[in-house]
Amino acid sequence: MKTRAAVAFGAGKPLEVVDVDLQGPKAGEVMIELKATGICHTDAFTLSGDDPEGEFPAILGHEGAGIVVEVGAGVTSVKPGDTVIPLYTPECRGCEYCLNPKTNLCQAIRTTQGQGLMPDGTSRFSLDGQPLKHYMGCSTFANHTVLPEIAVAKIRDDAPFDKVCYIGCGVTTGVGAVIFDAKVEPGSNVVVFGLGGIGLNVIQGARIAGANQIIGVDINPSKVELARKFGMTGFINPKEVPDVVEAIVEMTKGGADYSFECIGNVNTMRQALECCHKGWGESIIIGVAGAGQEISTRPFQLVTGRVWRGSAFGGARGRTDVPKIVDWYMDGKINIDDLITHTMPLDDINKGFDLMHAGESIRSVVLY
Ligand code: NAD
Ligand code: DAO
Ligand code: ZN
Repeated sequence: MKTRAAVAFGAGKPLEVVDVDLQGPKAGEVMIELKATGICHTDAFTLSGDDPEGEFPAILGHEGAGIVVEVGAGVTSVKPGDTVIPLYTPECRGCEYCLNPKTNLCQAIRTTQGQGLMPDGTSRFSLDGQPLKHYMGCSTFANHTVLPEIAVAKIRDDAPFDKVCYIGCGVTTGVGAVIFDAKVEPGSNVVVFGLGGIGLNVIQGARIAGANQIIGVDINPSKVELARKFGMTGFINPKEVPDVVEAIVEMTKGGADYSFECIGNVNTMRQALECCHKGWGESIIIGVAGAGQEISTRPFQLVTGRVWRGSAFGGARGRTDVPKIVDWYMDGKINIDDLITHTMPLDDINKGFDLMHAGESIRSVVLY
């Protein structure tokens, strides 16, 4: 069939919206009609050419919501008409990783997903007879896409596509990092570096977890108002203090119980570790640093009890946890509406990237 898609033909080039060919689902695969997709920094990172796994031409996008239109042989967990969210971190429930409660990084289709291909090593998308690469196993910048069944989370049918698409990445990454990975306890002091689309979700995760202080750190003071609405109790602008780490240690009377780096900057990653409380403070890296960059600290920081760790997709097991997070939204426990600052049709998708680069949006959502 034909479907409309925004194609990334090369690094640094704007996306081009064209009709592409899409093959139906093979055994174990599902075709989805996308209704909405968010535009995330990771799409921009790949489009920039900095992503070592970035392949072109490709159909980017990994933060979508839609409806199942067709299933391949053997698919049992979803059926045509189901409302679903694509998962860039699948959940096969059978691999060594899925069977280990310490991780959410299912490896069942990792190799082919990283190559921009379906598990059988081929692409379902093509243009003029030439294959187009899939992206993060999702390719949500297309009106229709095909995914492996293990990368499809069935959610409730009354969830609004234009909001819950954000649960496909940003919301789950931020809220999940607090709840599933850090397991922040009530009364904890939490510090959040970067008050963008991820950091604001960390803040609301910390609020839900019952944190005591929730301190935000950002060089852009325009983020403060929304961050306070989401639960931030204190703010530090690094440009206004002589030493960010000292300022945090003073404000928390000893250091953070948990800090979250939501920027992707190796210098703030170091600050996030070193502002942690001696003996028990844990720093969770969420931000993705540029290719080839390295983090550093004095090892004595770790010897004296601080813990450095990371979080991918909020530690969530997609098919199990994403439907629960949709319920939290529908029950009013988490706020997504205030984070969706712009919407646009697919034809205007490049405007969404421009708004992101200008720092004017939290999340732009393409509506199909
Ligand atoms: P964003 O650009 O919306 O937010 C970043 C914020 O950091 C901005 O408010 C900016 O003003 C602030 N900032 C920039 N430099 C700063 C500095 N030196 N000190 C203090 N504040 C600074 O980005 P986002 O969408 O929230 O994404 C954040 C990071 O999370 C990105 O690196 C993204 O790739 C990554 N990410 C990780 C995962 C994961 O699973 N680990 C998932 C999605 C996104
Ligand atoms: O299993 O090796 C692996 C890869 C897991 C991918 C996790 C991606 C998390 C960070 C990328 C940003 C997502 C938008
Ligand atoms: Zn698995």
